[in-house]
Amino acid sequence: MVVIRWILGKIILFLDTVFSPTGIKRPTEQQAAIDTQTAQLTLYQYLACPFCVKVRRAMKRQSLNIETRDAKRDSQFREELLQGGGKLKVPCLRVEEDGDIRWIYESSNIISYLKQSFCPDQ
Ligand SMILES: N[C@@H](CCC(=O)N[C@@H](CS)C(=O)NCC(=O)O)C(=O)O
Repeated sequence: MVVIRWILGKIILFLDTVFSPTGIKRPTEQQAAIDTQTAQLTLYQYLACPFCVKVRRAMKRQSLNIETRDAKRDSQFREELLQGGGKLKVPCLRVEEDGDIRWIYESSNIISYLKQSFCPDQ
């Protein structure tokens, strides 16, 4: 089972690399403003998790520069997710807004949040 999961993970990463989406192009100032906003976001994820790949691809399509933290390989990030979000499940987006911190689970909810916040016209 571990071997099958490892092979599937490699296939997912390979396909993700080969069919990497193209990011939208924004005027420099607009992108800089969005970069400032996305600096408040952090994606807790696993590298080869298909749901995380789905979110990372949406980020790439929308040219959103969001820090990613690997909660499988880094025990500190795992602990942050567990303590902050309440459960060890990825992907999870940490959102800091006016001093408040929200933890958004579920890939579809994360993608909807990103779309609504940064690309409402698409
Ligand atoms: N419905 C969820 C599924 C997320 C999910 O199942 N994530 C797995 C990794 S692929 C997970 O976090 N499992 C718990 C664990 O590995 O500890 C979504 O779309 O985000």
